[in-house]
Amino acid sequence: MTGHYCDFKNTDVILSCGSNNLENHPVSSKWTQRALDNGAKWIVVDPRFTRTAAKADIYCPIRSGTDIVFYGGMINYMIENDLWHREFVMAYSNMSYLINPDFNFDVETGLFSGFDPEKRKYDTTTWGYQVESTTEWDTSEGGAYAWVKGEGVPSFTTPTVKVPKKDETLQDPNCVYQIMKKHYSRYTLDKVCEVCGMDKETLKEVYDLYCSTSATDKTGTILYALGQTQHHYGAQNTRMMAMIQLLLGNVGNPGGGLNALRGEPNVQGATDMGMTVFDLPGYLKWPSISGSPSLRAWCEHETYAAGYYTNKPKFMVSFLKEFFGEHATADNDYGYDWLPKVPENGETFTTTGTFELMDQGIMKGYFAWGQNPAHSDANTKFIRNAMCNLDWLVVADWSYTETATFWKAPDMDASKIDTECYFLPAALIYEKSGTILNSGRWLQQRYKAVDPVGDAKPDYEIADMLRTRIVELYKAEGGVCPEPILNAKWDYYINGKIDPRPVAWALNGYDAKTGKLLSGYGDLKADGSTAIGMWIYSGFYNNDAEKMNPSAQPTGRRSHEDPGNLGVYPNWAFAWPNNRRHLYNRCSADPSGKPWNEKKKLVWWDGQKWGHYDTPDFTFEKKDAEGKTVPVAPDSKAFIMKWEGAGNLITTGMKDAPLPEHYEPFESPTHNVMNGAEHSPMIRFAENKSVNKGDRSQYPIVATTYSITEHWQTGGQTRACPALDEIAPKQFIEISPELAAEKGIENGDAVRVFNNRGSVNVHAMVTKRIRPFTINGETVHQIGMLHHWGWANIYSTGDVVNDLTPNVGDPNSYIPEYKAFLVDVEKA
Ligand SMILES: Nc1nc2c(c(=O)[nH]1)N[C@H]1C(S)=C(S)[C@@H](COP(=O)(O)OP(=O)(O)OC[C@H]3O[C@@H](n4cnc5c(=O)[nH]c(N)nc54)[C@H](O)[C@@H]3O)O[C@H]1N2
Ligand SMILES: Nc1nc2c(c(=O)[nH]1)N[C@H]1C(S)=C(S)[C@@H](COP(=O)(O)OP(=O)(O)OC[C@H]3O[C@@H](n4cnc5c(=O)[nH]c(N)nc54)[C@H](O)[C@@H]3O)O[C@H]1N2
Ligand SMILES: [Mo]
Repeated sequence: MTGHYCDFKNTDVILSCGSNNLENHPVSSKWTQRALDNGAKWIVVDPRFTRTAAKADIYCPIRSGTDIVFYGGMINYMIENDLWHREFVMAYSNMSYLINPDFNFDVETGLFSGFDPEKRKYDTTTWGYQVESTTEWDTSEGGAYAWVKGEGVPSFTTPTVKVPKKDETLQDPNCVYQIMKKHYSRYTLDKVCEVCGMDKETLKEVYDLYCSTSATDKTGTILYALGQTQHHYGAQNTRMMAMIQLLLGNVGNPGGGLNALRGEPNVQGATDMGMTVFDLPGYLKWPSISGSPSLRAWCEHETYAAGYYTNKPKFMVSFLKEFFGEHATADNDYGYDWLPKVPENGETFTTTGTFELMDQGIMKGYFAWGQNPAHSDANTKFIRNAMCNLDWLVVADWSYTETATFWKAPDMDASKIDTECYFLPAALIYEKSGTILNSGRWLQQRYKAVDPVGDAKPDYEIADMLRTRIVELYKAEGGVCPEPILNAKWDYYINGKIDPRPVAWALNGYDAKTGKLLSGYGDLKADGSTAIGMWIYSGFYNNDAEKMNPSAQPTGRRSHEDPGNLGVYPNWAFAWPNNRRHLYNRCSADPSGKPWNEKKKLVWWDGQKWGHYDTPDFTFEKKDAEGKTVPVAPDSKAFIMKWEGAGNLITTGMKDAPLPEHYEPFESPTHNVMNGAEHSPMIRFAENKSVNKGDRSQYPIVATTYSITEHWQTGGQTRACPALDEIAPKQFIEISPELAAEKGIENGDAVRVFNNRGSVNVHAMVTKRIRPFTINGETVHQIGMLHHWGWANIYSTGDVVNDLTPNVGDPNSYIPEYKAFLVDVEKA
């Protein structure tokens, strides 16, 4: 999320697209309601008429999996009718930059330039800029990069800064504007309606209303979540929305931004911690065999030529210093070689890939820790069968989940399964203390309310017991590659007991000699003198005098003060990075530093210095030669995490496309009329036998899955609660009266939903909330399915809907396609 919930009140137009926030994030409604009270308008784009849609001014149905067409049409519409925010876009984006003349998109094949069909990978060179000139880092004494030559800093060849060529007149056929204009000229109003199944008048109304936010005194916010992300081009969906916000000038200012209403408490924290194969904590890259086999290679591969990521060696060395403590020295590259390296086939170790390894008998043991993959992952019938090949399984959870009891599924024969299963009871959130992050990136302190019941333990205690035993075993018996285990630092104890506070000190960062907490990540060094677990959190727990007291830390703050009255609340908890509530807030003012809208100002240049209500997201002051703090006059570098300092409309940063392009879902009810590829050429895992693709001649109905307020995800936490089961006792599908009539199904009937992967029995809710679409001239039916039920639990049980979903993935995030696949339905 670039903003936060309280900021919704500042918006003029809300576009909920792929998020049902009133249902799944009820607290957000407090702030969206304030916007409505101030006269804001609300648009909902969703295949179903949801509880959120019921509050909207315009409801616009969309066939699942076609959002890029909807947004591509919006870009075409705003270019044709000159509705984009020209001054903003020219100042803060790469709109005028010239792209490599060999850039190409071939409509016949649906491929961009650079595709290698054998490796199924893009070489992104032709997506990059033409170069005007180059400069080198000044590493001489007193130079901006003098730190590179410091003692203890790993040696690496510094990057060359390439200054991109531009054409401010936007006439050059290779400039981003011309390429984008041409690319989306195919996305006409009629095409959008044909592919997405919406009606043209409604669509035009939506475009007009949302594009009205390009006015300098207006902002629009996009609320999104799983409706956008759970597709094999989910990352491109997300990028598309970022482009729209950039074009309309809705980035960095109050009431704007791109806002992912996030999921599990604590999914934002989990993402930050680097829970995926390719990430270290704080979005640094895991070392890989091919790209960064040594610390020198990592620094050369990862360090940006310009912008804030020129500091990456400081983040990495300080991270290693925390990871390996006294064992990390300049001489041994701070223990870099002890970190495992991601192999060429790293995708194999993503969640989806893991179950293939289990199926092949390669992966023999599995830890499910606060996760219920036998229910929540795609193609669960395959998953539970793959789990039968495990020698051992450990589940650490609150309740006996489907994963803990995979051998008890109705279609399993327990007598044939040899897996040894262990269950470790985990303490509830109320039974332990620590911090938790919300969608707005705020770290907030949570206090323990009661002791855990029975043998249940906080996760950090379980982790500590496990780590202690493993180290004892290594010490006693030796073993393969002991150094990473034995040299890893683990000193998170107070009075001999594992405690979240020393973990907080490590995450915040400290002086490696004195242990004094750092004030923020600006203090980090690349010479081994600082240590940090999580550079982006630095500053969240920095009150060194009150180290033992979380409520005296920024995370414990609870002040209602709100200078500017924009809901910034700078002294309520701590937002990463650097207590910044709005990412890219430099964009809330024009290039000269004058706020676009005086009533919605976050930062402003008063002619002498910067004033601000939020922590500025740019270099607004610096130390002069005498060490005095002096203001830095305005420039246009508003995106300091990008080397070019500008928001990217065309990018080399994605694996599957420089510009979002429509591809059909893996299982689609129609053919792709936008280009010659059916699904994305970069889809992942589609070749695995387990996927068992079905086609529209067998299964003509589109299905999507989603949540309701009364239950939580796989239901382990809510189906054990009788009151909730009473309100929402059974799994149902939403089905239109038209499809129900065709299939002879009445409201409340038991029905069977099936495809090549599975078959589930549920109940039918016949409702006008879901309606048939006309797609490319033909009627296409869609159904909606809840996904909270399973065989485990004591009260409310049901079939697992993920028996139907395809285990194919996005090449950037590897998320499966839960939101659009094919099924058929019959009366059970
Ligand atoms: N009570 C409750 N709250 C929850 C959860 C819960 O289970 N219960 N889950 C939490 C978690 S982990 C998460 S991640 C969030 C999820 O929050 P949301 O993303 O809001 O959750 P969903 O209901 O899965 O999907 C949102 C909407 O996307 C629509 N949709 C489906 N396909 C498409 C499409 O292709 N395009 C568009 N535009 N829309 C589509 C669906 O009809 C649905 O209304 O909620 C969190 N909050
Ligand atoms: N078809 C379909 N499938 C989906 C989705 C969808 O929209 N459609 N949504 C996807 C999304 S967004 C998500 S986030 C996943 C969720 O997938 P999971 O994370 O597998 O599902 P949860 O039910 O949230 O499981 C979390 C488990 O953690 C346990 N737990 C809670 N707190 C703690 C704790 O402090 N410690 C420990 N050790 N355990 C704890 C809970 O009891 C629960 O069993 O599902 C995904 N699957
Ligand atoms: Mo989620």
